[in-house]
Amino acid sequence: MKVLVLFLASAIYVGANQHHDLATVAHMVVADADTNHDGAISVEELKHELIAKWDRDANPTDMRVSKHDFLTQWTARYGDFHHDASVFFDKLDTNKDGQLSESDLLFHIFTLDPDLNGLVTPQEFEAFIMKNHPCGHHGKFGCGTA
Ligand SMILES: [Ca+2]
Ligand SMILES: [Ca+2]
Ligand SMILES: [Ca+2]
Repeated sequence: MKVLVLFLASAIYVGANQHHDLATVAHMVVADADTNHDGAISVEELKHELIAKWDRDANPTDMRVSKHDFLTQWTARYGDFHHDASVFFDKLDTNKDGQLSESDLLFHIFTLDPDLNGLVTPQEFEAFIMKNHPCGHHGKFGCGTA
């Protein structure tokens, strides 16, 4: 319930703002992925959200999200800008194969879940975006166009 209220509050807040701040985006991502509603994303939930749910190409069971699929869905859902999201994706795609897969996420696990308790909180995800997104140090999306 708390998460739902937080999500609705975020949705209203975002609706009123052109450029989404990273704390809001982090809460939205966690709310979207948190299927058991404990307020954090487990590694399984993250994999399901980013890979099983976002993978819309011709082979939906290959557990990889193409850059095109990622950019389309990330910008539509969270209001990011295409160019910035593209730079963000390239940081996430550690093996540079143009696909986001489990091995890419595992590479980032120390930034995603620095206390290694198996759960990514909104605060941890915000820190992750700040570190990897080109607008991270601005604290909100749209830094290049603002
Ligand atoms: Ca959860
Ligand atoms: Ca990859
Ligand atoms: Ca954690």
